[in-house]
Amino acid sequence: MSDRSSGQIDTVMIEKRLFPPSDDFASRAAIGSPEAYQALYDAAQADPEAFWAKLAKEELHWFEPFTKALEWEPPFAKWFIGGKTNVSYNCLDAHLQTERRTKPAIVWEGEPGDERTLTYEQLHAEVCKFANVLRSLGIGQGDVVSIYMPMTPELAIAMLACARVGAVHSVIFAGFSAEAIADRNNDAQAKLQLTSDGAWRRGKVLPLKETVDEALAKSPTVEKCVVLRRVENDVAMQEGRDFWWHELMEQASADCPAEPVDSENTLFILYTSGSTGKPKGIRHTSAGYNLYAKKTFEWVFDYRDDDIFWCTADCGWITGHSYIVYGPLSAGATVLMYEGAPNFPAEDRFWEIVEKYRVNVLYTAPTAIRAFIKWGDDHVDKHDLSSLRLLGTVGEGINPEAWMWYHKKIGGERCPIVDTWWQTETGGIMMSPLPGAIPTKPGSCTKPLPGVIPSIVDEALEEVPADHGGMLCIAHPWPGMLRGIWRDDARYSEQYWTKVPGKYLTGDNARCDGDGYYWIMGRIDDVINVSGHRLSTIEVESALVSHDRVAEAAAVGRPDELKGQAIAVFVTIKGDAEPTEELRQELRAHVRKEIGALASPDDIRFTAALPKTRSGKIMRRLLRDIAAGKEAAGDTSTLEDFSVLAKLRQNDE
Ligand code: 7RM
Repeated sequence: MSDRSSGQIDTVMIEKRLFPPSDDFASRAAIGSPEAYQALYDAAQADPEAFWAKLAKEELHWFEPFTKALEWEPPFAKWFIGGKTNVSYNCLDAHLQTERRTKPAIVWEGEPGDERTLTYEQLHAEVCKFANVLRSLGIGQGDVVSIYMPMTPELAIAMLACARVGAVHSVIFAGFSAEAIADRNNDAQAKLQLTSDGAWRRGKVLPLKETVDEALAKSPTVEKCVVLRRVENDVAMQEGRDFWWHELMEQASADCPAEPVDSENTLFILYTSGSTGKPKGIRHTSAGYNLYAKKTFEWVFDYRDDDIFWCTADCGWITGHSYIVYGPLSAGATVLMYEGAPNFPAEDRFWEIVEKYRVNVLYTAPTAIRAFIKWGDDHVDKHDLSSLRLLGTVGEGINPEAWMWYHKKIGGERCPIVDTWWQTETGGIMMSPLPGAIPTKPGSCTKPLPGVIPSIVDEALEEVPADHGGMLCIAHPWPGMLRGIWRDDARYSEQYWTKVPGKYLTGDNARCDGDGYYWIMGRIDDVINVSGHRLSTIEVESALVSHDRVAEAAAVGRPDELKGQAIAVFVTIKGDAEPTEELRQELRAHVRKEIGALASPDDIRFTAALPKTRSGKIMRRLLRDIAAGKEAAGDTSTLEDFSVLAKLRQNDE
């Protein structure tokens, strides 16, 4: 146990299993040995600027070359100074003189089962046309375009068209409320809105245009609105403000050279919910972000030219930006894009898609994996998943037992798993195994990628020794890092660069073990403090999930007179059987056996569902309030399903 005064985090979980890649996988991988990884990592660490400058020259198209790799005036970084490039050029035009011209760029499946494939050449033509549409609506460099659209190829086309003319996109997940759209539009001062007549979700139509109409009534900066026809329902079109996508496209020319833009031209802003309520517009720029998304995609997914790569995220999240659109397309990959829910028409939809398109690489979230486990193996067993060669996860820590299920049931014990740790702010993956090089440990995101220099510090800002938890920081700028919070430099400095001077503060806790493997221990704000021992949420949760009746668990601290905090856990169980008092006792004993008496929960509450964000992260902040018997306070606009909160409160009474 650690020195309590320093604010280090105690660890109670010991995971010893190790899974090296098979010889077959490693021998075909671009980076196929620990030594090859280490050589790349060392080269980057020795001189990060030179490392990234060389890659930037090789990997991106430059209308004008940059003169300097990095200008670092903490906390403000600029990369590839003086250069001019265009992200849409790098994603599209760059492939047109190669064999990839006729290769599928996007293979799309709609929720009702409709299919479309766009080759690089076709995608390029669509993007050029829509870029001309944007221009005809008065959109140019620096203008903000708000995008509230379903997961259709047009969503990617819209993003790339903005990039082409140097405009800034702000994609808002098509599940947010009118209020949330208006907040974001006003903060961004968006000029144009893109939406659709509706979206398919579990066989029903979500009325996106109706929601947008309500939002635009409160978004005075938005002048015009373009509406994609997707579900063919009736929508009200406001004369002079609203235009049909297909009508504008009919008249648009497919000739639209990419606008050379400065390396540091804003490519997009993406809003994340701050814990205080007001959403933050995370700002990413062109060249550095593009390079980072491309290289991390190639490294982590061991990119091969004939792969079908499926990232199941929505383009409304950073994962969709970096690993559906910008990373894969600049690498010339074929991406699969799916519009709908994983359980429509049935719980085997994902496996049906994997089988049908012979998907090779699958990148999804722990929340989805836990749902699949809960839904039962029958849905998986019906399908041939032999095309898969690599699996990935992102979004939350993955409990080791969920990792094992993914490894066995989906990966057939043959596919490496890349547990990728990163954030909206980091632009791309920061820590992950390189699958041909790094043996994996279930629950660890393993090692930093080349050019990423992590540092774990305690409250005294001292680096902690191996196996001690502390605040995870990044010690050197990297090309994919956020450049700021939209129109709020003070908040940017305060949030990320003040508590630990000179280093980027991630907001997560982590520990690094004796083998140099990193273990993310959850958000700093979520630490549970029991009698002076600071415990990580994920370790308590993983101990619960290792019980065969538990599907999901969330651990939080609640005030306790004696211990400071007591541990309260919220548990969902597999199957339909009602939980009993006996099970509660059994779980308590199980956790005690797995990780010790100190981490054993005082309070176990069974629930049918946990409160989650729309991207599937457990909202422990709300559970903390409920465990303390308080009304859940703070921002709930990102909550996916409000009825879950109501039910949890009822259980409480
Ligand atoms: C990509 C994304 C970021 C936060 C991050 C962590 C958590 C993400 C992992 C993870 C453990 C992982 N961007 N997180 N990936 N925790 N292991 N592999 O999710 O901005 O939406 O969230 O998500 O807390 O800080 S995000």
